[in-house]
Amino acid sequence: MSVYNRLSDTSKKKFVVLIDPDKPTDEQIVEIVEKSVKVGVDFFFVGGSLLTTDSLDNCIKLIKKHCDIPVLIFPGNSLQISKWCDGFLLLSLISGRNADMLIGRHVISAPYLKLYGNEIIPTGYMLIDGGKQTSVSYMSNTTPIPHDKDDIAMCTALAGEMLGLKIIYMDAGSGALEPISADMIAKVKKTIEIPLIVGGGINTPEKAANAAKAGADIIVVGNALEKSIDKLKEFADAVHNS
Ligand code: 1GP
Repeated sequence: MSVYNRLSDTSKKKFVVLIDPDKPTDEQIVEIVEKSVKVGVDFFFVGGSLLTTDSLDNCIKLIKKHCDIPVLIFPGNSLQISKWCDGFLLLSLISGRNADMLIGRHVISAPYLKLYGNEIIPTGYMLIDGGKQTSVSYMSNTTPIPHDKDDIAMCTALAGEMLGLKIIYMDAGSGALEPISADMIAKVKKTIEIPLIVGGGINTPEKAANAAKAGADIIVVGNALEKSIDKLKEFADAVHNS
């Protein structure tokens, strides 16, 4: 089954652990993976706004050595490419108006992605204001959609779908003070037919459940699990039981 088919199986909510390959040691990665297998994590996303080491390949290979959970690259820039991943979120930053993030970086990456034969997931990536400036907003030189402007989010997601993008990822940014509101998630979900990923600032199992119940098909948690892996099962159960 292709990674996209697994992502778009909406019969069950999906839980994603985001790993910034710069941060954990090899031992910590193995611990995260072993625990993730036990609690039924559906996917790993690997990437970061700014990587300062060449840890990406090693991180992906290590994950894949210890489990069958699909590993997708969630790239912070066009250097984050690997032949070892199972899928690649080719992000078009449709909430912004920086042409480089809409098509420019993709031109640079495309021949390498083709060479590596990665499964490409064309992704409409939308930054939503989460109460503080995030690394993604700064690094991409784009302004997020205001937290309460549900109509802008709906129309942006719809335009992304009409352009042929296969999945929408609404992100308040890593460590956001406020996750994306349930209202915005619900309205965007009703507007589009493609799967909806939601992440950013989901730092409790309750917030994960709220996002899933509001309509997110796939929930991403990074920061909270970097701080402590102890609540991994609670997060996974919160998503899967929603
Ligand atoms: C950020 O959506 C991800 O791009 C995850 O955010 O690190 O806040 O969980 P957190």
